[in-house]
Amino acid sequence: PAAIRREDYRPPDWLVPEIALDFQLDAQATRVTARLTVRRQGAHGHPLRLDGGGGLLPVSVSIDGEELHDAWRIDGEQLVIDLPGDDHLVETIVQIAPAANSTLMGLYASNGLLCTQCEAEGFRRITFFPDRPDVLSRYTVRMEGDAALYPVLLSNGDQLDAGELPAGRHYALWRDPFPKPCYLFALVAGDLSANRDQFVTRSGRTIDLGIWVREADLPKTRHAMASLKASMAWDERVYGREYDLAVFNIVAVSDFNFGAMENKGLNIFNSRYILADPDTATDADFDAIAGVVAHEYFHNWSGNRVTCRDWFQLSLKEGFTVLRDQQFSADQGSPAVKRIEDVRALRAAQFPEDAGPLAHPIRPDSYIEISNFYTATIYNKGAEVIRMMKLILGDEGFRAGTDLYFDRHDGQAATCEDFIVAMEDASGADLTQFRLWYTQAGTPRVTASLTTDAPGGRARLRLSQSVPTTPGQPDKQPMPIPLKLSLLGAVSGAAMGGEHLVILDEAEKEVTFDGLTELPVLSINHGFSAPICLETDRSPADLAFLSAHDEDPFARYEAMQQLMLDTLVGAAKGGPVDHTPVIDAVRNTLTDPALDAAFVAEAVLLPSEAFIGDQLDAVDPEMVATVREALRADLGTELIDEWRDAYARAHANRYEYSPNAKGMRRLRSVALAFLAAAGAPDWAELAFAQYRASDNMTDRQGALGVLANNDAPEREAALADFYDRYAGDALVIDKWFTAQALSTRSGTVEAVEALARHPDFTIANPNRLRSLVGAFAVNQRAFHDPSGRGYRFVADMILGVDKLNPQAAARLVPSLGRWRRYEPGRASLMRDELERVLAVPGLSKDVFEQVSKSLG
Ligand code: DPP
Ligand code: ZN
Repeated sequence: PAAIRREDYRPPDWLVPEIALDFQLDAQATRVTARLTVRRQGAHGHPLRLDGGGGLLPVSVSIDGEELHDAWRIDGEQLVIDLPGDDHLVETIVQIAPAANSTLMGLYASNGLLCTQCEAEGFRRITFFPDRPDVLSRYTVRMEGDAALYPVLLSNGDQLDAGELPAGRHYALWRDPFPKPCYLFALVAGDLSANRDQFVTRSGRTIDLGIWVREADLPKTRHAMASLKASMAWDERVYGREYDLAVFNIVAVSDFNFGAMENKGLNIFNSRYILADPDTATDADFDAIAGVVAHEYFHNWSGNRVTCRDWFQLSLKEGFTVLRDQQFSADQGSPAVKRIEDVRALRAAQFPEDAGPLAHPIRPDSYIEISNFYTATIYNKGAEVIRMMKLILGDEGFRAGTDLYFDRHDGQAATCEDFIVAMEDASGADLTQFRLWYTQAGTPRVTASLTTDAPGGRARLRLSQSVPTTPGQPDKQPMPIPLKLSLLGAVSGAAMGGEHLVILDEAEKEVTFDGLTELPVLSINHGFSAPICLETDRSPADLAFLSAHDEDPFARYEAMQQLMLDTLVGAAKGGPVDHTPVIDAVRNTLTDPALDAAFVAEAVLLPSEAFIGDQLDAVDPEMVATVREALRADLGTELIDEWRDAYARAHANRYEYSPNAKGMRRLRSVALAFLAAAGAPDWAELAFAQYRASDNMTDRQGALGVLANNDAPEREAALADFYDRYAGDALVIDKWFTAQALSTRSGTVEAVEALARHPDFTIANPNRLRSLVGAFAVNQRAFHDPSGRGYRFVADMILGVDKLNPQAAARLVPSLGRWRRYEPGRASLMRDELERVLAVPGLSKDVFEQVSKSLG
């Protein structure tokens, strides 16, 4: 398959200002009639090329009302029509089979529903169309189907008409007044009930809101509805963005490749990001629902009103919208804890991507299959890049920039460059060098070293940066790296001279600070002001001091993480082991009455095995696990009274979804895990008691996770009870699979192989696949079992899933693709599995691209 390159972009030859679609809905055979008003753009003699996909063939093709029999041809998957004039009406009829569509792209069936997913290139599986985001059309959609099977018929925009038809059929007609690219088209047909509500916009318009689910799930939609209304108000207040249609609908479906989709006026969601109640969803699930509901809603402006010119610009909408949802969630709860969670996610998903064979800039230069570019780099690093712009421009400059961007590009398909220019024009800033963040892949490495002339005098901060080589990018330029920092007095802990913003924009830079009244300790990258890897020469004592005194909560968390990481990496490299500084720092944090529980729970967690491995040259996962377990056991044992105190303090709270109650629950399960690590004689009893007595899924899942990681009779009892209690609730049974797939106990590979044969397991449902195989592939111990059995299992899954759902299959590749990071034995076993996959004929483009790049 050929690569598509950003520099080859050409504007479309033909535009389609209007499209009328007619669906004769049927799960086995849906007939789609599309009437396209096409207009030649510019002076050229090129034919009209309409994309098709999934083997789409026309039943008939008509031009200006006349059926054509020979004036069209099929070229690859495109329908090519020579047109004499500049304006024509092109009508095609196709027949498609939603029930047979296992790719979950285009029109497909899910639990008796018919629904669509068109981003990025699914619309071409529904009808022939110029499937590219810079062709914007007004849509009129008529749906007709069996009134009993499909009582609800939804599409984008407003419903203009609906009615009964003979033979038990009915129809609905929808019209979306806003021109949109076809990836934002959506249709849903099925037996659904709505949680209905209203929102009054700041200009006084009343919007009808509906969250559509199966009737039995209605009670689980309250949190999503509250989140939607909060998002609508927030976007008015913070970005000045008001909703534009009279209706906003959300539909939850259980078979969905992504988290959710921002189709204009008709968002379609993976049910895991809508359905929640305290008995079945954790605090993390509730938080994720609020974040994703907000994300998709915010796309109405950042994505829909202003869309992307081409898919290389994907981060224009995704990076910006992730930043917006992160800001929203921070405002809803604790900003410090939210920032810690976001950075942890970045380090878990994006840093490894940036350091591996699939590294790409947030604006890529080429792709084979665009579905492979819905990555942590485009989304999360994209958000970090815009967050840095906000820091450099200041809040007012940034808001002026977003206002200008929305005004200037409303109704257009824009580029990342347009966004940057709007920021420059509104603020007067020069972002020339900053554009490197869009073109260079790789996580910059920054070193910082502070030296002091004499107490009470001057300090020099020496900074340097280097951007690692990434595939296709051997030479890198220095980037502008904004570092918020302060110098804390080594005695008082006060920030001398307040907080500074230093922009490191050369390979090396030295900054001096005068008038210091005490010896300084460096506190740097406050709030994770830049997405970098930082190396400092700060001593364990300095880090422990910062972890107790830094005024910036994120820096305080970071100091503890750095102290832990230095200790663990040193041990993994065979150096001397001294756990005392970490134990003392954790004790201080646990017993500091000024800290809230949520922060404490985050701060005392050890860096993940994966993140420790990322600091090593050739990872031996057993070695990493061993040194990490040793520290966990020491922390558990040395601080056993503190953990018992924390556990007891967090014990007595009735369920409530509030930042404080969430923090207590989190700390409780973290403390429980340390009690288990200490081998406290009653750990399993405590865990099982917590499991049984909980009135909420957070506590229950927390206890189940601790039990699943260890061997105790209570383990089997809890897993069996959990399964029986929630049988039939797919989202909760996913948790049952995941708890076992993530287990750190030995025998997990065999257990996971057996679970793959469980009657409830299916590779056809992306949530279920992820719950077992996706979770297993990040389990550093079981996946990397030295036998290579874990690798073989995942490779077999990739091949099996690829026949049904290439996108879901391709997502499993990166775990094997990181083979170069591991010690030689494992590296060659992993590489062998990738080679075995690549040798199979008929691979999808999705899997082919990920595997061949991983081997390249
Ligand atoms: N555009 C979707 C989202 O990220 C993904 N398909 O919201
Ligand atoms: Zn998005």
